[in-house]
Amino acid sequence: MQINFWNKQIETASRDEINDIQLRRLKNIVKQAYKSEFYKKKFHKAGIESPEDIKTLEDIQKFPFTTKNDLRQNYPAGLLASDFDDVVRIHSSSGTTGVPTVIYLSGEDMDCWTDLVARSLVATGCTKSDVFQNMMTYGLFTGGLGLHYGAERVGMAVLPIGGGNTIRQVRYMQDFNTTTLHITPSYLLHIYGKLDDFNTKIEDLSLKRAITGAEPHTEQTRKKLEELYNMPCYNSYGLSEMNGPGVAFECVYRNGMHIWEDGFIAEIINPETGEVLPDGEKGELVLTNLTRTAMPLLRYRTRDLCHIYDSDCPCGRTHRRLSRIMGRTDDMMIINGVNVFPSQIEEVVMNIPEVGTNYQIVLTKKGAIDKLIVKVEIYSKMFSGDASQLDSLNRKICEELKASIFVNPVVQIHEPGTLPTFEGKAKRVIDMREEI
Ligand code: ADP
Ligand code: K
Repeated sequence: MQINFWNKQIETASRDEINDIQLRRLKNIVKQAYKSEFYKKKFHKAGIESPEDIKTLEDIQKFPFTTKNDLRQNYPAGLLASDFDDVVRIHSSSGTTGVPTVIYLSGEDMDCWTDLVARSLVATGCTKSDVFQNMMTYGLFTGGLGLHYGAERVGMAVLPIGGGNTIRQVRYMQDFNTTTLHITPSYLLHIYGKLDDFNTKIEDLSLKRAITGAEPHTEQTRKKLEELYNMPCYNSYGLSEMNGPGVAFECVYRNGMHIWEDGFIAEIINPETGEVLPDGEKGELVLTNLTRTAMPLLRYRTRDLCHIYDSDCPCGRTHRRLSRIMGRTDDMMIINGVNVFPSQIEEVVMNIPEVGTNYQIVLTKKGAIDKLIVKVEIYSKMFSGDASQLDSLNRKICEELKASIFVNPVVQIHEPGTLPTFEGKAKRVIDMREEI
């Protein structure tokens, strides 16, 4: 397998070298954070008198966590740590779970971010010969612009097309021989169902890979996409609070996402107790941005549930890897007292070959009883149109779901192309229990 590096020295640095970089940068960033009103107060309250209190990497545990609520309460500029004149970019999160939060970047911060994204793209095999169709939303959302600058830095030919307008997307893929897509997994699933309508076959396209991210998706969904499109799909993780994409990225081996540890310190905690967990244990990811000077964020609670692998990767990169995100702490549904993550449902339905490219989860209430409705689209190529086949498929999905989530669902099978589709982040769970 061909393995390319953007910065081989850093990407393959020894653990001691990575620790040295992290400690040096942590000291700097703590010093910088003290310049913001927010952290000065927060550190004081936690009894940390000076940035000099940091002697080892473990000392990071003396610092309190920063939460999304902290960002909201200090909207819009309470966490700004540098002169406003140094700010060259303002981004905000997409606000999936409430009031958006704001992030400030200086020119230097932009440069660091862009470099990490370039490194990430090269890790998936991208080169300057590639054509990069960026199908993520441009604007305040970091997904579009974040990858854009990194791809240009690699020297790829970038098509800043943004999300939506599927017919134009497919046409541009053909006209410009696009090799690399950047897209949400749900939109990539959706497009597949449209190719027939446009008389386009995968073989007519020059696609070599897709970079998929911005929303939780399971290994089953990745497998389905890779089979449908006959190309690898690389998982990309980031969040606006840590700049955006380019925090952790898969290499050509696609066995977890290398966390760029010269840029971030990653910890996994027990979300209930805050206790730091060892590698391999599942919990909430906490990230410290080591280089962002305009708005440092220390020990930020991402609410994303995952674990860290420390095993060696055959690509030679030494930066530890992040598992697939299994859900967010605030994603969890409680259905008649049973905890269920949407990803558990996705895992089951996407693994069933007769199920097509879309699904939806609806929660309602009848009296005191919660009802879980799982709607799936059928995959037309696997289906003969026979009613008894539908019945047995329905039973099969019910049984497999029941076995996995311990809740009895109602399964509804829909025709291809009839469930709501998404051009950006998908919203698949409709909880109507409170409204009833
Ligand atoms: P918002 O919190 O408003 O959605 P962002 O646009 O910054 O804000 O989205 C970041 C979040 O998106 C992450 O915290 C994570 O929950 C999700 N996310 C991003 N990339 C991935 C990925 N590859 N897999 C799963 N979830 C992801
Ligand atoms: K080029």
